Amino acid sequence: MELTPMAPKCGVEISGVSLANCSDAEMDSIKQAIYNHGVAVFRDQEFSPEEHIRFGKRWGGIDINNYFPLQKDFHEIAVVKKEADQQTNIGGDWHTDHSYDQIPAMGSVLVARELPPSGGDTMWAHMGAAYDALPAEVKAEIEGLEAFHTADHIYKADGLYAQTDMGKNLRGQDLKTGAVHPVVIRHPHTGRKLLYVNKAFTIHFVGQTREQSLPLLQRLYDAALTGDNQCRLQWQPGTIAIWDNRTTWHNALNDYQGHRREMHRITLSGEALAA
Ligand SMILES: O=C(O)CCC(=O)C(=O)O
Ligand SMILES: [Fe+2]
Repeated sequence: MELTPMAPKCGVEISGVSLANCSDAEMDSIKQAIYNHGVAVFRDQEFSPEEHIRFGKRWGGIDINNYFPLQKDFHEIAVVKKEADQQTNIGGDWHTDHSYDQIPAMGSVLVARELPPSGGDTMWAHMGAAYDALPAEVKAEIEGLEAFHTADHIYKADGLYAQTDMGKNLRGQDLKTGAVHPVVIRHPHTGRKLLYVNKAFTIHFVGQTREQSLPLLQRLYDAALTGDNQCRLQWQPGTIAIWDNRTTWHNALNDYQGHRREMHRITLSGEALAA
């Protein structure tokens, strides 16, 4: 197995391994690489739906997504797709998945099934590098703070997606979500400090109103995307990306209007988060 960084502080491309048939030792190295670099990219993979599911179970468990359409014969697989005549995509702004859950999913295994002729790249940003780069006074200000996260404003019957042409594809409009997490978490496996707020799902700091929280939240969001903590993936047939939701944010670029894109996603179970 060979590891090549995608960018100085985020992402790694791993070659010389078949994900469907990797050994236990390779699986352990892949996990460590993803926990550290935030996302790993694998090229030219043969990965049937059965192999996708087997890999997710082998990693440590699958969370069934509550909102995205599910693959007809394989309910463990969520379909992240945009039709040629749709305008809105899924995940088309910076976010981290599942921060609104009490025990947020560890990450995802995303497989490219149908790609537009060009565009449709995905970007990640490393939240360990983002935390490290914060000014000392901001680090002091957020030390010990907690924040409330929910997805209801996005997925509910009159939420953000319902107001777009993606609304009809989604499930789970009646669900109620909400969770409190530390603003700075320690990665459950590496121990690294990570900035854990995101503008899609974080609503306010505990003990403060939304209005009181917004100025500092906005400063953190801006700081999280400056510097050299991002990487960008240009998908090809056979490309698989596995990312860590704690270590990274991601953003699915919506620059392929008029073309179809379909990705298959397995969501990997996570663990409780702590400061
Ligand atoms: O389509 C992509 O590249 C990623 C979409 C997304 O945000 C997700 O699957 O969580
Ligand atoms: Fe996402």
